[in-house]
Amino acid sequence: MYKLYYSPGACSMAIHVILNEIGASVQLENVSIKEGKNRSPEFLKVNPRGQVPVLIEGSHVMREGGAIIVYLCDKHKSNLLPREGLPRAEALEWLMFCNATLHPAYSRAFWLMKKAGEVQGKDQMLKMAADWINQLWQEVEQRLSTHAYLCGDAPTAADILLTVIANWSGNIPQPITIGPKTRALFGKIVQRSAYQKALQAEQVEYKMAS
Ligand SMILES: N[C@@H](CCC(=O)N[C@@H](CS)C(=O)NCC(=O)O)C(=O)O
Repeated sequence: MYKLYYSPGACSMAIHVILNEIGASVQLENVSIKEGKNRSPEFLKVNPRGQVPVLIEGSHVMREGGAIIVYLCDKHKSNLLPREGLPRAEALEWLMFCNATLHPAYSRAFWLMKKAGEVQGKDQMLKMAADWINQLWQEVEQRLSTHAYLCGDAPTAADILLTVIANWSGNIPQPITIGPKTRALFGKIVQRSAYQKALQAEQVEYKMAS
């Protein structure tokens, strides 16, 4: 039995979907960012950064989403992460693109919205943050012009994280443009029963699929 600390619709949802995909039993603990529960003294003892996801297995605490995904897929021999060689390298590359490039691009915009107050040039900085996000989505659209999923004919964990991140786009006060092939991919991923189950449990509406 795992315990997952999550916030509805946050990057932790990718872990939630993957736990559903592998059929693991999980105890869910909602530390809603919107309600500030991620900053409670109790949760800060679990993760001093106040961030989700956190996965607990026995007495072991895991706090980085990318590492949690790789660990779960390997342990449960999931097809969402190829076992070896170049297919694994490619799947890891796209997973890290989502975790270490696309996610931080959104985080930058959210940080500006939350922390920059009325500082001069804030709107311009937000526009620059959104431009970078849009450039990344263009790269994804181009990739999907030759691939059904990010890594070929079958979905990997990267497609799940990509789909989760896209759903944050409406929270940015600048236009975020995502192409039709990418939105079609979201549609396929969101239809999976593991994703539907997570949306329902977290009470999140998916808005980005075509
Ligand atoms: N590097 C961390 C980043 C996690 C992260 O940024 N989580 C966000 C939700 S998507 C969060 O908890 N934000 C609340 C905060 O930073 O206060 C990971 O990939 O697990």
